[in-house]
Amino acid sequence: MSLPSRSIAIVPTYNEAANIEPLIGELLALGVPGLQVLVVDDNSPDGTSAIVRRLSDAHPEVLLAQRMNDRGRGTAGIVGFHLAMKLGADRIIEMDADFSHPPRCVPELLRALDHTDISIASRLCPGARDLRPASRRLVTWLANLYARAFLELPSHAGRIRDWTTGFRGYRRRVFEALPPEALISRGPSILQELLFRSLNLGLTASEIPFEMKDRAAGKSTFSGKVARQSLASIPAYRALFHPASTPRGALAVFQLSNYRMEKASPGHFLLRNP
Ligand SMILES: Nc1nc2c(ncn2[C@@H]2O[C@H](COP(=O)(O)OP(=O)(O)O)[C@@H](O)[C@H]2O)c(=O)[nH]1
Ligand SMILES: [Mg+2]
Repeated sequence: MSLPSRSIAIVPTYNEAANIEPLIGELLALGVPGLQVLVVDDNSPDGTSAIVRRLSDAHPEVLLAQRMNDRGRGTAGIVGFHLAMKLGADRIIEMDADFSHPPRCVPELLRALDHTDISIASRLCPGARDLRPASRRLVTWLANLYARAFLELPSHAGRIRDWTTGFRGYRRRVFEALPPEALISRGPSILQELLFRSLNLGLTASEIPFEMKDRAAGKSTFSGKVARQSLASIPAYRALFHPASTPRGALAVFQLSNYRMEKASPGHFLLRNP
């Protein structure tokens, strides 16, 4: 088996000073040929970016994109995908900085891209384990029930069980078919948008079980606002990107939320919470 010549692992960070150095160390120690690590940091007040800058002086395969004015997990992902494409990546990993996504699974996600367009490290398929507190496991389970109710299409080949995991691999062709700039999400539900739109375009995805841990250090950015944003966005994806088959309930749920769809440019929408 040959590993890809050019792989980039994107790691969005906000206040991950306690995790980022050991995480990068473990990623580099994997010895994956041609693997680069791209940290997208939103000028974290805890100095995460200064640590990454120091590491990138010693290791040219460590890259930093520091955003000074923007905030958000969704747009950080968009910037990461955009830069990874510009840097010529064949295979792109996205993962959290907090060790909930074990670096040792990265080679397996990359290898799976030999036979699928999107490889998903899953908490919900046979063989997976989720070691987080019961409350977080319940949120994940309910979020997936909700996402699948709106986004799973009968035509989808195979069933994806974990729509909300942020630990995935993507072939370059995913972002050739779906340019990062065309993604409308501004929050973590970018993961569901990306998977739904890719499957609709005929791209394939498959799950690999993994063991999810709670974050090693620092604080989660998960909040009620993040959850509400996802609840409103998911039915909107179905209505926007597969209108012919949108269940009536999808539009009703969207209309009940405070969110509004705005046309940003021809064929390009944004979701806003006024
Ligand atoms: N660049 C950037 N990264 C973020 C932001 N919010 C969260 N992250 C990162 O996204 C990943 C997941 O966030 P986390 O707080 O662990 O959320 P949880 O896993 O849902 O509890 C972590 O690597 C965070 O550092 C943000 O506003 N900007
Ligand atoms: Mg986390």
